[in-house]
Amino acid sequence: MRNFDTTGHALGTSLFIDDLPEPAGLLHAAPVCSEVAHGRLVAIETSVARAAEGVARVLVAADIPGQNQIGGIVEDEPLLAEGEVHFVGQPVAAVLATSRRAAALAASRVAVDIEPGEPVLDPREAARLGYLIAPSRTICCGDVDAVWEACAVVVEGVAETGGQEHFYLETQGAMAVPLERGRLRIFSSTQAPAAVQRAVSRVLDVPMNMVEVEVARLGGAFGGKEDQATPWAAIAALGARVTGHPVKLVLSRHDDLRMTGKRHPYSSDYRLGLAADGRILAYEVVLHQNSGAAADLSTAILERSLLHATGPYLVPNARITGHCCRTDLPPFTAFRGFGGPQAMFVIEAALDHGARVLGMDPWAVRRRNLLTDGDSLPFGMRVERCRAARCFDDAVERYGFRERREDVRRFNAGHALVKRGVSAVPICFGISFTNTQLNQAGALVHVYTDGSVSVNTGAVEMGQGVNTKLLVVVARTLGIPPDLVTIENTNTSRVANTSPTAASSGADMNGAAAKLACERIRARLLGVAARKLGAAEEELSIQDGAIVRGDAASGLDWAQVVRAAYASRVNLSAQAHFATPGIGYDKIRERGTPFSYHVWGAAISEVTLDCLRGTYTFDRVMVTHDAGRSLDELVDRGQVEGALLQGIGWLTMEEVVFGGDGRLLTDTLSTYKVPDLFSAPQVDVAFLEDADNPSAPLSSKAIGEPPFLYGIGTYLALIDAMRAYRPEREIDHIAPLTCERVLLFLHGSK
Ligand code: LUZ
Ligand code: MOS
Repeated sequence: MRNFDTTGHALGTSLFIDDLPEPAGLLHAAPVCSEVAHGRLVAIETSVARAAEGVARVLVAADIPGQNQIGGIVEDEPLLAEGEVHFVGQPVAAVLATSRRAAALAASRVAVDIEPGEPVLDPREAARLGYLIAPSRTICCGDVDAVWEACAVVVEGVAETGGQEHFYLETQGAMAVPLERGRLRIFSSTQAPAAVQRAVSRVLDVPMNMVEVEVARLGGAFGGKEDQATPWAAIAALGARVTGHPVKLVLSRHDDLRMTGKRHPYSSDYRLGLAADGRILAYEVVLHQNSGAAADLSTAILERSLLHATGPYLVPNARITGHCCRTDLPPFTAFRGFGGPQAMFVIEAALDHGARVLGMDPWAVRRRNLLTDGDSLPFGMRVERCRAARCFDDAVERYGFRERREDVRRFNAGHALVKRGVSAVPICFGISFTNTQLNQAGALVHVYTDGSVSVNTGAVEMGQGVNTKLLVVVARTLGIPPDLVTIENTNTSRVANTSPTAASSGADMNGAAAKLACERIRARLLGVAARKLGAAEEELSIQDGAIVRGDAASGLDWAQVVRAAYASRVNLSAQAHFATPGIGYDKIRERGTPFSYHVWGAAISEVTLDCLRGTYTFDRVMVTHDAGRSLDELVDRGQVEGALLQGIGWLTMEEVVFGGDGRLLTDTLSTYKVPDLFSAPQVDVAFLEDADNPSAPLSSKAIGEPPFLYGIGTYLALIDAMRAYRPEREIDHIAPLTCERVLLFLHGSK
């Protein structure tokens, strides 16, 4: 996959936080954390650590000049623990020393005295005890209670999905450098530079204009650096503030695994009513989100779950309830899909269950219930440009789903101990931050007198290719070759008040802002060219770096018109702001149009199961995906493949396990298995044709999160294979389907 950074990554010249040149006097910070999941903080004994070699200072809550508070949505998260601790790994103190090793050694000598209490780890128990992060929410449509009677079948059950470790290759980290007049420059591996700036300003009690945050790129994030990059930057900033030295804090992999939050585990109750022909008549679901010890983004994540609870299906009668359950675990956080996958897993589990009881093929039940134009989602949003059926039918035809199903049946009839499974599953994902105010972006574009162009936006490059897409948008809008354009590091002093690069919206919104800025510059340049050529502006355009009049060359090129503009004192820079139009949501009524549009797709998945060992291979996943008019097909394909594999990991081999004491047991790669090249299926991706999209730049579509949902298809293919071995046994939809769980199903006696 080629993107803006490919060459630098291959040569090793791309800089991540830990590669930045170290300024003179740099101190290294190492965190000290709670080893207890729930308790009262009695004392922090720092004298031994302070006396250790190389140690400059030990930071505790009392050193914070401003507020000891980094909660973005709910103010319930101290930077350094005070009074109580609520998870194993919660930061309690930080050691500053002249080397990383000295800091880490001294950190292990800080004695934290905690009077332990009884931790609550289970979300349902937390809900029973009333430990909720925020009031629970319910979205209703139709009248569920009135239709159960009329259903041919009603099925009920529990569906669960586990946590998931982000496993970004670059661990969390930041470096804070004191500048003149008490200003601070912070280099942070964050998706949300403005959130880091805001939190640091609050913790240090300095105005935001004293804090500059710069981001070159991240070595992966996946949502794990939307909120949870902030504490490390704030600790580094605090250290820089109290010592006057630059301070760097980069988490070791082990600390990162233990101290940071993961995807939210969900435990849900569903009830689904189907008509005899497979139509969904009613769906009721209660989602128990395990939120962890602090709100973090949990309420927003639950909101996205509620808004995706019916997936790409028309559900005329629904009652969708969600609880954010507070437990004594590291605060669970954003992770690709942001609660959408957790909720969509439940309706797929319910449909699988319902189809089985009804005796219908599950793929036929899915096809029957797909949304179409004009349908309403349970919260009243009308679906437009719906491509659910187009994607589904394209995938079924293109990849010969019916024949594959027959092949699998024949194979299974002839094999006792090896079974194959196949599934066809549609997906949809709403694009826009559900928190409407976040749907804005800014750009600042400069054209220099030699014709080269530099672009600043709020977008953060994290390997997803947003800079490549910005390059395409800018080059096409200005009508110049891409090699004249460069994308600058993201910096809060150049583009302010930016939203996190998240919600799959980075290229959409920052691209739209960059496009607006480029259009302004282009209009000014065409004005200059028109005067120079004695032509009307409307006749002129810029193509491939030349001014074109009608269809003919004008003799004037890009660099000449730029120089002429400068000579006549025309502004060669433009700032622009973009706000997504037409969206809004009323949380009281639970009605509105939270999304600008939806992304659609469908996947056919095939799996082979070894029924003696419980091991499985994902053979092939075949996707038809609605990418709009892709800005870069290689980047989009990379996102589909990566998201799919991450989705497969989530539902099969990645199992986050906490002990009864709230300690993470899967805290190394020997106990936590992420998919590797050998777990990857063959992946075919076809992008839907004639798929325009007026809501994103140059008719493109958001790509980051939606394909994560294809993992549900592979899960269902595995279920299909398991059922072929033991058809009479009912399946509980509890993910991840590790080999152990598969074996217990195949051979267990329950
Ligand atoms: N972050 C956020 C997100 O703050 N709000 C969202 O709606 C969202 N959706 C997906 C991923 N990150
Ligand atoms: Mo995200 S889950 O930070 O888009």
